[in-house]
Amino acid sequence: MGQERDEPWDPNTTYVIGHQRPDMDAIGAAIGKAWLMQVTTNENVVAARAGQVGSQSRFALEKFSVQSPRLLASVSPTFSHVAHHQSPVDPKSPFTDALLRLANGERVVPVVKEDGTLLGGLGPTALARAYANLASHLSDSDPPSWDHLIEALPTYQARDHLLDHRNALLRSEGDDFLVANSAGKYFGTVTRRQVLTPPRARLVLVDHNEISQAVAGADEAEIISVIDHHRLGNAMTATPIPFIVEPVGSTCTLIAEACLWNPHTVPKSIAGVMLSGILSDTLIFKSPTTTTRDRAAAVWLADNAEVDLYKYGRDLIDASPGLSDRPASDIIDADRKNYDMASRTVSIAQIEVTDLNEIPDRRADLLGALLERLEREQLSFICLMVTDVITLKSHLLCQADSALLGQLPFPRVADREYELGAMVSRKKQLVPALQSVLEDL
Ligand SMILES: [Mn+2]
Repeated sequence: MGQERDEPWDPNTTYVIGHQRPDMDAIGAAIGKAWLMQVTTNENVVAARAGQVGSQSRFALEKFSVQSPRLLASVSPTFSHVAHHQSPVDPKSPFTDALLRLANGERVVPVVKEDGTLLGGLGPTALARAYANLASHLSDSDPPSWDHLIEALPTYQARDHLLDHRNALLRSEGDDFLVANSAGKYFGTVTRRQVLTPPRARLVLVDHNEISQAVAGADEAEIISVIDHHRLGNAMTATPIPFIVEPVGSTCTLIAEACLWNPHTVPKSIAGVMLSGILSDTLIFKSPTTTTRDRAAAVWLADNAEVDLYKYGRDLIDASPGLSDRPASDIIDADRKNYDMASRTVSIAQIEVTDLNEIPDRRADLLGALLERLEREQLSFICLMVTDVITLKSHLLCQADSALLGQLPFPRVADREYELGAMVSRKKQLVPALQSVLEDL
């Protein structure tokens, strides 16, 4: 599965990335679309993910020997993205070295010890002071020390987000800043202008189009295109982009259809993970979101991946961990999405089980974890949709104020637990139902 890397994103790479808390469809779509772009464009394209790989995805990636997409914790520009490595001067070197560089037009010269420790910088004031200093030392035989001329210029951490320091930086007097790494060693210099015009991460969003569900910092990124099958959210772009949102059962269906018209043969492994996305999102075609296009794409992909569609589908669904043996926080956060509904923030988690009778044992525990998130994230409503993939029925555990709970149009079966009947789709069935409750409130 590889080590979790924490390198900054690269401005020259296009990242294909699914929503936060990625599910199988988000992972499969990122891998499939990145492959398609790699073979059809000259761009440097990489599949990425905005969170941990779930157990279904891990199962599919191992089954088809595909590397997990690269983890991107944030795509917000940092100082490392704008700093440039200007060669520093050693405090023990002759002062004339630094003076010459200032005289040649460098705005600031970083002063760095041999071991990389950043001491500060020399700017135009140092040049002026040096003249005064020089005059008073004309009769000395020792070369004058110039430590006292080093200025403590504002210094930022390479990994710090520009946005977090922008206001402070705009208020500061100088135009030049120093950048250090987390160990306090010299990294580079940066000007005010560079901070104001950082490079933007290039993103292709798959399996989501709402910025509230996207990787942190997506609002500062350049969205190159969107391929999705959810309701339209609040995505705004400066220029027109390819924006494909179609009501099919899985984003992987849309990408598989694009592959079908492409002359390059889809590798077996890529076909396998895209097939997994379709089977997972449609619950092997049992979800009401399923269309004939999903079935056709899945049959084609299963053929390419050389697996039996239904047998593999059952193995994949079985890889879902269910309610037992996991902390409540893991169950709730594994597949949770936030929605803006009638100016309120609503959070909906979903878990697939093979028996709804698992709920009573965990009810108190899960409701506690839901309440904690409701308060911490200042949500109006949070719920966990527990879906039985055998009987295709769901229950809903929720936390909200009692006025809102009283408006829910579902039969109550226990404290804060409601029966949703033959509802299995969050986006097609539950989201519209909750939306109308909140709008009528
Ligand atoms: Mn999906």
